[in-house]
Amino acid sequence: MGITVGNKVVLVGTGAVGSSYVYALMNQGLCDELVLVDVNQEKAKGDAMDLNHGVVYAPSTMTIKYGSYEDCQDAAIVVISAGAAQKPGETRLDLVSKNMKIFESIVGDVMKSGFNGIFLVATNPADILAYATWKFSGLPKERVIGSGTILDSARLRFLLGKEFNTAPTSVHAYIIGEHGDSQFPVWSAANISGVSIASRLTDERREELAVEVRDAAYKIIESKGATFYGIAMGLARITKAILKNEQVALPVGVLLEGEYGHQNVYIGTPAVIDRSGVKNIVELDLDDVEKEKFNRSVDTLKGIQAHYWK
Ligand code: 6V0
Repeated sequence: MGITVGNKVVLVGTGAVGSSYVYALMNQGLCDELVLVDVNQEKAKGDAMDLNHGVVYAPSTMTIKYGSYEDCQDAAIVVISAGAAQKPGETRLDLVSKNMKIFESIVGDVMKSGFNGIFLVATNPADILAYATWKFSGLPKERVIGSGTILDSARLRFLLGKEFNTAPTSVHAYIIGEHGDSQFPVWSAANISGVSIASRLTDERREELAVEVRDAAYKIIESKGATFYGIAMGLARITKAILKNEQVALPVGVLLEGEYGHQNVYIGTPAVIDRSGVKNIVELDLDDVEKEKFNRSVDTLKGIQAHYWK
């Protein structure tokens, strides 16, 4: 059976990230049909009503409703931003275990509907949960995409745009690796209109920028409790690339099968995205220092994975 056609999107988890994402979808007129699913059905219901009152001012009309997992049957994309938040005293691994259980149940219910589209996973730890979604769903790896370093790369491009008084769209730079503390910028490939960025920044400045990107989430959480607009735009960008068959390279979470000398791990790297999901992975030419950092990031992720899959 071929992949589901059409442009129906189902969002699972209409919290801060999920509701910001669907608001972005609506504003960009990216789909004709949108369904919101949440364990808190009242929240999904309220969001659907509220969003419907904006449709008249959106670029194109669309149907928005709250629903259930059965709605995934003919969905082109199921986006998951559902999950538990870290409680005081809880370790990161406790949180992983909790979200892993939630994902086993969500992905199982989505697949029971007959879903045959593409998963897009945003819940943290995003790389681990993308891997879990791939495992639980049994779908080909091309059809399970993690948000990877889409947000981290956007943060870097924003900062470099400011640094060089240039629009971030003209800054070509990637953060790759774990969506977490072991991520890093690929300075060897970073450029503005083909002009290398690395040679125009001191080592100290490059390190400052890398740290600013890495720690951005902590700063935002300190200020307002959560981060959601940036990731929402990133998820909308990936959604657009899929639904419009764009063949555009975006930094997302993908399963490595030999790329960068690694396999059996979901991690952030540029990949070409089209209507089939991940068309191909773009393997960057890393220098020796970057290779070392990438290996460390893989080790970090595999260390967590090892708790769940032998
Ligand atoms: P939130 O506002 O608490 O929303 C979570 C939503 O999930 C709530 O509406 C819950 O009711 C719902 N939910 C919980 N359990 C279930 C379940 N079993 N089935 C269905 N729905 C459920 O969290 P927020 O929206 O702020 O964050 C969501 C996730 O995104 C978290 O894991 C964040 O860490 C993660 N982020 C990921 C980013 C990325 O770059 N990938 C960036 C920011 C946040």
